[in-house]
Amino acid sequence: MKTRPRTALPSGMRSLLRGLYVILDPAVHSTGSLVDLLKEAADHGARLFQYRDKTATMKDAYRLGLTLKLASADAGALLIVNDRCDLAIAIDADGVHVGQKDLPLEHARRLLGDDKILGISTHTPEQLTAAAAMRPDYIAYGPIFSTHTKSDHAAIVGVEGLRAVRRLSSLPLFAIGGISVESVEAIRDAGADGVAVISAVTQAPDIGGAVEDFVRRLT
Ligand code: TZP
Ligand code: MG
Repeated sequence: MKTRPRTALPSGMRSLLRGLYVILDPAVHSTGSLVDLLKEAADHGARLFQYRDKTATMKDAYRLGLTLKLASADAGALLIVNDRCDLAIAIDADGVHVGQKDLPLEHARRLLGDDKILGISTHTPEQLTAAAAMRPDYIAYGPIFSTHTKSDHAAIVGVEGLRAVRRLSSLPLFAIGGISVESVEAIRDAGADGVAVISAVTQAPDIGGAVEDFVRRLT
């Protein structure tokens, strides 16, 4: 099915919905600051970030989220908040990423307005088709590979699973789950517009180098 993207999203934001999508999760980056990580990744070419924090109090998430949003704006990058529309509104984030168990897309859209990014995680062809009908700005699909980062993840879909869903929507499609620099080319060839990664960047011994590798292979 061809789903036309919405027209209200500023084109400068839309153009960043591809390539490397770095998810910043304090649980997966226990050493050093997430803000320094964002700055280093942005210095080496990352332009799309997500703040994912499953455990912080709202007050702490607000403080960290605001710092990340300011650093990201300084770098000309976008910051999207995982799960929480209230937090995204409070820090004026660029958007929200919801999962299958989060606020339904139409309600998230009502809260955020038309000029913010809304993305959604999907794990089966049926979920992807249903999500696409709700006109998000991008769709994530996975997990492509096995991952230690998300303990409650859905069944692994594999590169062939990704290839099979590409034709279901023309919206920007991000592959997620267990993706490393080595697998990027196969994922791109299967039709993804980008890759969303946590550990491959946040746990890399050389964060800037890892970002450059991803960006080079995705361009
Ligand atoms: N959703 C599906 S897999 C996953 C999420 C949030 C974790 C991705 O982390 P990693 O470390 O890139 O496998
Ligand atoms: Mg969620």
